[in-house]
Amino acid sequence: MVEKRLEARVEVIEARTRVAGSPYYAINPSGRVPYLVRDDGVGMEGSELICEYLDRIDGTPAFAPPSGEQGLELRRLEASARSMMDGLTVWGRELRHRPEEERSPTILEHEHERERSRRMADLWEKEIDHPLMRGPFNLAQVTLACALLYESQILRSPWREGHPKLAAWLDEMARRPSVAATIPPGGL
Ligand SMILES: N[C@@H](CCC(=O)N[C@@H](CS)C(=O)NCC(=O)O)C(=O)O
Repeated sequence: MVEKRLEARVEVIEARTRVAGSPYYAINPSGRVPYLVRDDGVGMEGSELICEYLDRIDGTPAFAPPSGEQGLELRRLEASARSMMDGLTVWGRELRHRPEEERSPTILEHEHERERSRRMADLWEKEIDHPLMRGPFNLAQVTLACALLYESQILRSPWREGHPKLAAWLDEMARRPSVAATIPPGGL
């Protein structure tokens, strides 16, 4: 939204998820966010689709993946960043929403996710030099920045240790006005 300067056209409403009887379920039965209700009343779910819709709304898409090999490369990187983010939100859910005694005693989910996130940080420490991660702003970069910020701010994970290139990349990314404007309170 900020990248495309659509703040005045899109109303942001906080939804209550994972709560029995939330009024949000009448809007989006899946109960997941993000969800965008278009001007014609039709709703759409999922960050990838919503980003593409908002990107096209002014007729000059800035984030459309290039065609051919480069497009596949970009989607490969984005899928990897999204996979990291999906694991982190499972970890965050375990930590933030479940009372201690309800946490899975055998498969300590957050240990599993912590290990996954370590492997993913190792992978990204190498992959971050990919030209598409250093070139013009794209959705692979957005998704990775969201994942790393979530890991720092919500999970308070020490992922920066041993990943200096990734840490420097995120610091650079956080200087971009749209990223800076949407960092939740609490800093980097
Ligand atoms: N891949 C989806 C992920 C959506 C997703 O998992 N959203 C979570 C955010 S934590 C959610 O709404 N969870 C609520 C629930 O599980 O009921 C996307 O990028 O939009």
